[in-house]
Amino acid sequence: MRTRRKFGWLTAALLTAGLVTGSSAVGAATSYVHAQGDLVDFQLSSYNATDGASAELWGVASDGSTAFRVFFTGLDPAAAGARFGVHIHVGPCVAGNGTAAGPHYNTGGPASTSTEVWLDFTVRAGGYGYATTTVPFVIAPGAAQSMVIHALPTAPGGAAGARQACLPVSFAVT
Ligand SMILES: [Cu+2]
Repeated sequence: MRTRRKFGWLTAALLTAGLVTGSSAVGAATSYVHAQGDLVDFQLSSYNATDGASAELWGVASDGSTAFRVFFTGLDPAAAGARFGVHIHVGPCVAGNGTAAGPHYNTGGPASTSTEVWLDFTVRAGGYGYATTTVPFVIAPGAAQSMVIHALPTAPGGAAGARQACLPVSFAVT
């Protein structure tokens, strides 16, 4: 009984935290996002290190900022050491059509790690990779639909080379 009551407290605290986020200045913005699956290939006729890979992404919003974590598996181990640019984009993942993912999600300022979600990662021996970032904003439901993996690291200004692959991400009210 005692343990149950403690658990009840924890649940109540978590729910309260969620409500606080939901009723803050960011309004109806999502408080939590999770996406997992095989990457959608943008370059169907050519091979790259993301072919056959998968990813799992988490984003947790709190007090107007969002902490993102992403983990990649199934990357080509032969590409170990390569670094790829990754961003949240506004459009959907469409196989063979990187353009459909549209531009980066951007809060309105010059492209940077504080106006966009950048999750560049390095391919590790064994074919995995990971990245984290915390941004000073919360993405509203429906305002972004994808995480795009590029062929090059993100340069100042946001360019990162060809679009290689994509993970569908549903920013929805939770
Ligand atoms: Cu991008």
